[in-house]
Amino acid sequence: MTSPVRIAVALSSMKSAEWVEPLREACARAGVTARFELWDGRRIDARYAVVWLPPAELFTVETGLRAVFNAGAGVERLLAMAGLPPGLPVMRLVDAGMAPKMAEYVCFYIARITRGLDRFGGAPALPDWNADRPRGRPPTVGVLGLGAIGAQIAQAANLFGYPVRGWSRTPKQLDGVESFAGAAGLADFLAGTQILVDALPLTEETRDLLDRARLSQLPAGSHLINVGRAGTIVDDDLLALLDEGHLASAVLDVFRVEPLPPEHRFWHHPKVTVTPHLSGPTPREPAAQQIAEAIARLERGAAPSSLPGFVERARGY
Ligand code: NDP
Ligand code: OXD
Repeated sequence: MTSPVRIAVALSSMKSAEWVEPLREACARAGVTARFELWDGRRIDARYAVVWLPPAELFTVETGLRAVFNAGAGVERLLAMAGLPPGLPVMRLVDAGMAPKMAEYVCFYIARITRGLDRFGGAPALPDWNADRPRGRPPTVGVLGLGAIGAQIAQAANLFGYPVRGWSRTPKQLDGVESFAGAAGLADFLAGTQILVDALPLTEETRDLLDRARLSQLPAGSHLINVGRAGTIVDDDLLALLDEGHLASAVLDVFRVEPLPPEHRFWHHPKVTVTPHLSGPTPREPAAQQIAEAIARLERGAAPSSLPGFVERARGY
């Protein structure tokens, strides 16, 4: 009998223990006999690790790792860990059920913005039965990042009748989505966007991308929804443009410091909606299934770079 593959689980803030059974079952379905252990700092000779913001010692203690699985899509903090061995393959989740939830979140806020749904807050106010209905051309939604998540957001918004454009590093062909690409395409993309949705990863190239100059390229009265990473937007520039009235509102799900400190202006700004990084929770079963299938393929000798979710570390996503 072959001995089980040892897999360390270190999922800070995600209730590690609740992942063990779905991971074990998914591995069994994928034909891998695995032993998952909640990593407590002692060496377990792990071959793989499933992590979310793991302790830094994981990588100095578990020196036999063949790959590390990030239980989320964004890898910027994992890649920034000093102890992460340079040659260790990093895998991330691709959609795994996050994308439809994020599309739902974004479309909810788009509807709130475009249909003025905040006017109908419930008792004690009586609704104005003759309140304006939008009957003109809907505003254009522009999605930054057309990856696993941005593409689904873009297509969902299009399904609800919005003209949609998207911006990515490389050009895309997506039904109902006008594609803009690269640094050269950004100004045109922004100039025609009225509701900007940020679904970008945080990388060297996207850090501070949306500063005062770029946000000012949006038409006056535009709205922003950020579900990607806060570091792609310069907070003070965003606040200034909201205060000056160039931007009409911002819905923010991600922040440079999380939890968002109580004194931060975002909490109290009348044009800002803050949600606590919940637009795309990682659903355990589909995530476990994706990780297990990748482990099964690695165990059969596949190269990590041939698998979906392989992170190109030099690129940052
Ligand atoms: P992907 O890697 O699938 O997609 C990233 C997209 O961004 C790609 O379209 C890519 O372009 C584009 N991109 C990257 N760099 C640039 C650049 N310099 N210029 C233009 N476009 C660029 O990621 P996902 O869609 O899976 O996830 C996106 C992000 O969403 C995550 O990194 C994470 O930060 C965030 N997220 C937030 C969650 C939440 O709860 N708020 C939950 C899950 C994810 P190209 O296609 O050409 O490579
Ligand atoms: C992710 C996230 O990157 O939850 O998966 O932000």
